[in-house]
Amino acid sequence: MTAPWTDWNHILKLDPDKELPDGVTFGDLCATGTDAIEIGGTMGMTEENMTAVIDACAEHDVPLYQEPANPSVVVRNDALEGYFIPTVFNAGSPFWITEAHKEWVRIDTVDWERTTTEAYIVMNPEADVATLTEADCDLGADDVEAYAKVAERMFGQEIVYLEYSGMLGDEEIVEAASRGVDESTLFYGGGIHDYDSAYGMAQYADVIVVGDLAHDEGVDALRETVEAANDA
Ligand code: 1GP
Repeated sequence: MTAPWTDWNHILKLDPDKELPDGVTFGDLCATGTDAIEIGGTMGMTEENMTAVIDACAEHDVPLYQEPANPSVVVRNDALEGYFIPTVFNAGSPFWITEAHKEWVRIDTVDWERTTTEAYIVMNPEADVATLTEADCDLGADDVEAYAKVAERMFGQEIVYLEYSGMLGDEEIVEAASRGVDESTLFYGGGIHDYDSAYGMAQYADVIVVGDLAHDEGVDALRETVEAANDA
């Protein structure tokens, strides 16, 4: 069976620790044409706030995935299609490469059928995820291409996630990441704020991930990014 994300162009990432703009509902966001919703964030995750977002989105017809930042916030919920588990390939701390995962599998019964790992390459040194994981963000295009290749060829990662969270990335770097993957699906996330920025990244990434825009601007801006992802 082909993995669903091989058909996607656009993901909306909702951060349970952030509000929606006034007057915007989860239903409005789900109706923008995004291919999937990923629920997760780096800071302030709790089972309660994750569950509130899952419940609010569950009645709408968009596949829902949880991306737990750490093992203690994995939510069991039948409304979820699956779990995306990050492993940060350029983390300075091994905790975020395999140690958090080791703790998780021994304290919890993992739903393997619905679990997929994402090979993160973290690029914005100012982002919470970079600070937390002590990521080495000082990477050139050749480094990124090589990490993407390692993720796919040596570690069998189905998803490589180039993460610029909070800032728009460099198209040359996204292109380099796309050269590094052959079979894996390349996700790009960070700083997408309008049609053009979405189109620029979607030229090279298989799937673009849009986060803050939904929390800061709302539905119309998000819909533009969906259109760009589908046009690219
Ligand atoms: C964050 O990649 C996502 O994990 C999206 O980034 O919030 O900057 O859109 P933004």
